[in-house]
Amino acid sequence: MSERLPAAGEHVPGVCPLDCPDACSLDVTVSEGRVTAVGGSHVNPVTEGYICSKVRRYPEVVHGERRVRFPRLRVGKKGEGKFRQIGWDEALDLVARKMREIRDAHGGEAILPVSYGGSNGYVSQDTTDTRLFWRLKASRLARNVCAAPSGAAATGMTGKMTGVAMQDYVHAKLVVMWGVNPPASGIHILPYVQEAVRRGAKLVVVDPRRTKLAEKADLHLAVRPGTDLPVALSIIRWLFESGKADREFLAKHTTGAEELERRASVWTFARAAAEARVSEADLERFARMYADARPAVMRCGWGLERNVNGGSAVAAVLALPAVAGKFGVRGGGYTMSNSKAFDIDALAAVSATEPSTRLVNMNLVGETLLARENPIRLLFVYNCNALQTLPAQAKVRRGLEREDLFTVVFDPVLTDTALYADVVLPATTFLEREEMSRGYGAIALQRGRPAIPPVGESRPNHEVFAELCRRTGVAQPGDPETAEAIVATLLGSSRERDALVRALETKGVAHPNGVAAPVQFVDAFPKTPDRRMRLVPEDLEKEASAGLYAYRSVPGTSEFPLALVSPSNDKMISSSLGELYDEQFPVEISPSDAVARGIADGDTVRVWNGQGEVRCKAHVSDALTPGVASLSKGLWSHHTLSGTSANTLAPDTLTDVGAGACFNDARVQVERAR
Ligand SMILES: Nc1nc2c(c(=O)[nH]1)N[C@H]1C(S)=C(S)[C@@H](COP(=O)(O)OP(=O)(O)OC[C@H]3O[C@@H](n4cnc5c(=O)[nH]c(N)nc54)[C@H](O)[C@@H]3O)O[C@H]1N2
Ligand SMILES: Nc1nc2c(c(=O)[nH]1)N[C@H]1C(S)=C(S)[C@@H](COP(=O)(O)OP(=O)(O)OC[C@H]3O[C@@H](n4cnc5c(=O)[nH]c(N)nc54)[C@H](O)[C@@H]3O)O[C@H]1N2
Ligand SMILES: [Mo]
Repeated sequence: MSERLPAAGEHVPGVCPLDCPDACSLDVTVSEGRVTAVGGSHVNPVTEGYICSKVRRYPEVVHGERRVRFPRLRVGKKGEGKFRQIGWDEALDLVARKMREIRDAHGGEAILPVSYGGSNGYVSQDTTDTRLFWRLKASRLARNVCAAPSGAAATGMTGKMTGVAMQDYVHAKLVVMWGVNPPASGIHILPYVQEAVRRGAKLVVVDPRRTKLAEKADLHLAVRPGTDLPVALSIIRWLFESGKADREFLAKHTTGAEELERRASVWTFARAAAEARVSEADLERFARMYADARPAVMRCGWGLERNVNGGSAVAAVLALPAVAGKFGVRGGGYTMSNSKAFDIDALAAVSATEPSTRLVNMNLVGETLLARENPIRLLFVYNCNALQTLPAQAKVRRGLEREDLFTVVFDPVLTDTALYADVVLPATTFLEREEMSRGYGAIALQRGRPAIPPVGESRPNHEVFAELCRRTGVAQPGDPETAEAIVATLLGSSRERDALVRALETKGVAHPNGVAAPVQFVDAFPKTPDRRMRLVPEDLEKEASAGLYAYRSVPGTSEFPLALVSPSNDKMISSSLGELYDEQFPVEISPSDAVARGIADGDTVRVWNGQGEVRCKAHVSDALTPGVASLSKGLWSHHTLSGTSANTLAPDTLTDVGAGACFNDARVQVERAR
């Protein structure tokens, strides 16, 4: 690895594997072993030479105060964050010994790995880590905290057909941004949307908040959280009833159209408008705009999936372009997740057999840690700040406090979760290790190389887990362990291996089948056996207890009348980079909700429900619709007065399909703090 390290002052190419759709190609400046600047390059076409202000600050994470530089052993109480430095040998021996002892005495299921989106890279997740936990026959984790309902819908309907590339948005006459907030969550689509608008396209935004994008929209539907399903179904109904449905396309390229039509038929604009608290006229206007525009493109985000109707809502939204006949032209169709745009088997380098052990839904980690039966005795957290990102935070915290739980946290940063660890292991950041990464928005595959040597004694994920395989005695000869071997194995799982290797070597970026911007139903088809889009997929139908597209009225009581959404903010990526911000984050409420409660802008308030409370400042903003409040996701304990966050108020109930998180089903009351 060291022979690749650049000289001082040099610019090195890189890729950002953080959890964002864009997967930017980077230009990293280094000096004397330190990263001094991170900027964008042109290798990934959509990066266009610029990156977000968040990752521009990444050098402060790499060399920051909260950086974990050596292994630590807990000396204080759990949560206190008192540790002493230990050596890697001691740390790994201790962790491996605990793993073996617990497995031998209680079975592997007493071990629970918890990981998520700290690095979306192919090398640092689902390689040697998963090998270790599978071979130990540990409990398995269903990574359902994000994209589970939308993933289930997209998989059931199209096998995750590749979506419209950002670059092609310029061709659209209508752009619909549905439950997505790219000014915060993925900025590189914005210039293309702006260019489309400059060329005369209309813009529709569906979001309970008046986001910056919604301010510029021709139509902003400020739907009540959790009501996208009736909204989409009412448009589908109208398309069928008014003769605007593309019956030829439906007959040729889909199954289930009649059933969808039947299920949508009850959703008049009046009924949907009443549920969503928008005007009937606006719904009809949206339907007409959508029917008449060609090409029309829809960016379906993740805001609409995080509620009890989430899976059906995404399915109904993805069905719209099929019903309205929007596919088959450049700039027409939809974008959801492009995470399966490449046919790389993300598990190819695990090289182990998946055991049929207990499967723990990530949203129920708190519950699971507190369960008395078959208890978890060893928790291994990596690529994740579980305390700050999982629902039912109070339960997660109580679980982490258990004295009889041995917790390992492996992270580059001393997160709030790490404060509860028995052993903290220092991980390299992506600027200090090998990586291969693909976007889930941008349709691009890139290699990342270390720009600087590991900071302190930090080590990359794949090395540490390979070492733990050895020390627990589960390593086998021939296991792919080095980044090179892992990358080769992953690429080898693709049918177009040679082309990908060549493109990565010559251009630094590869696109599936060499196409950077495929057209849906021309270059990219549903990956179903008959290449048809299933509008009422059987598996989803079976999974949804009341059937797919069955609407459950959203929660809310007189006691807790406000819907609390917790969207991404433009400073952090989930909780990543949160250590760089000392300031408090406010709960945002509408002027009328503030007046009704005697709350003024800047007041300290208590936001609470049956699960707990958050004390923070209030920001009174007319960007919020009455009845809706907003508190950013990913906050750390130092970001609120109470040390709790929206996750304390978020329930650990699950979505209709996909068993995903229902963060935005949080219902709360707000009052001025006395
Ligand atoms: N209230 C609320 N909460 C939410 C959501 C919401 O809408 N509302 N949304 C959720 C969503 S969409 C998601 S995806 C989840 C994300 O939840 P998490 O996956 O917990 O995301 P992060 O907070 O970014 O934490 C990632 C951690 O990985 C670490 N990391 C980075 N690189 C590496 C590496 O190479 N090795 C190791 N070992 N660690 C690394 C980072 O330092 C960071 O601490 O949060 C969810 N939480
Ligand atoms: N800066 C930054 N970028 C990020 C992230 C981050 O935390 N910070 N997180 C990354 C991750 S893990 C993900 S998954 C993506 C998510 O990216 P997005 O899809 O943009 O997701 P969110 O920010 O959760 O929510 C988007 C919008 O949905 C709205 N919303 C909430 N509830 C509903 C609803 O019921 N219906 C509708 N129509 N809209 C609703 C919110 O008000 C918000 O404006 O972004 C990624 N990029
Ligand atoms: Mo996410």
